[in-house]
Amino acid sequence: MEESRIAAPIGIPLDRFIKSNQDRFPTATGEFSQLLRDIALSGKVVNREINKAGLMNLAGSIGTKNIAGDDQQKLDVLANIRFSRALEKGGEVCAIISEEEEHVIEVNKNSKYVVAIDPLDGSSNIDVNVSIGTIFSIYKRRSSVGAVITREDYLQPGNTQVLAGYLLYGSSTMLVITMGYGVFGFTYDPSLGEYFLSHTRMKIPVEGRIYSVNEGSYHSFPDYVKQFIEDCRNNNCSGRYIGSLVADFHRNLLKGGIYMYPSTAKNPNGKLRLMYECNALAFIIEQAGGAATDGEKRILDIAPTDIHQQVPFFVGSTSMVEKVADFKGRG
Ligand code: P6P
Repeated sequence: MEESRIAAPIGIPLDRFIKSNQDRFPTATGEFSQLLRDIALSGKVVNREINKAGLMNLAGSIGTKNIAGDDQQKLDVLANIRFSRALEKGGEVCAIISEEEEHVIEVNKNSKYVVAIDPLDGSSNIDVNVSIGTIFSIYKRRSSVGAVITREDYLQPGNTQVLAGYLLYGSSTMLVITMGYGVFGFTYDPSLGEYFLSHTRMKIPVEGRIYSVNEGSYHSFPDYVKQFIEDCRNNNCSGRYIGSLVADFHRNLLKGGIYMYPSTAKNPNGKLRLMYECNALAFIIEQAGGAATDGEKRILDIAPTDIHQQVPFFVGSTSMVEKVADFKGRG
């Protein structure tokens, strides 16, 4: 469906947008709409817990590590519980992939959708009051409803997503989503407990002047990344790195720029996860007119081999992402 057919006047509530979107699909059963509502509601709950973390002894780590080897923060575990329970009880999901779960959660073989989610990314920033986020993708299972859930159902390339989104818990909390015909941003009003459309058909500037990368690992970056960074420095670019992926991504989406997590000595395949971080942001950025690669290949075309697979990640303004590939191609 082309973008123009989605009625998206600024200020409409999320629920009105969801209903309006559903009405355009005569065969829609409402399951997809309900799934998005379930995720949005969980985001409200997590938002409230983040805002009160300092007062409810919810900040800090719990002393365990997730599959990624990251120290699990109390809110990581809490956010994972909130989203997983909502998805399990919602009845629309057959399987869940989560950064906080070592294995796939098989929920209900009679349901249609698969969700891949990073319940709370950048959570180590909670204690210092830096913006953090939730990242999620929705896929339609490939096997028939009612059949046994298979790897082909939950290990799908990003180009089969039916929805991608993130929640940004920042100076204001936002829900940003795409369903394949434009990117729409909703700002949460806690006094009303509702999200309202604040950004319609978001587009990233083709040219950018911001590069986001942890230059502390510069020494172990591949040469083509070093050359690109040198080019940025010589062309009046600004380095901006929050250390919270959703915050860096969202700023670059609005202002133009590139976020990079290349291969490093510590993370030879990059640090970010294909299934529940890179695919969702790649779908969103392409819908906003940008690009996302692993340095050369389109992220959305990568065939996943593992639910926690890591990939080098370059995402943002098309001209910058393409320039990285040019440097890589020069060998
Ligand atoms: P580094 C947070 O752990 C995260 O996944 C992203 O949110 C962030 O961009 C990146 O890792 C920061 O990693 O190695 O630069 O500290």
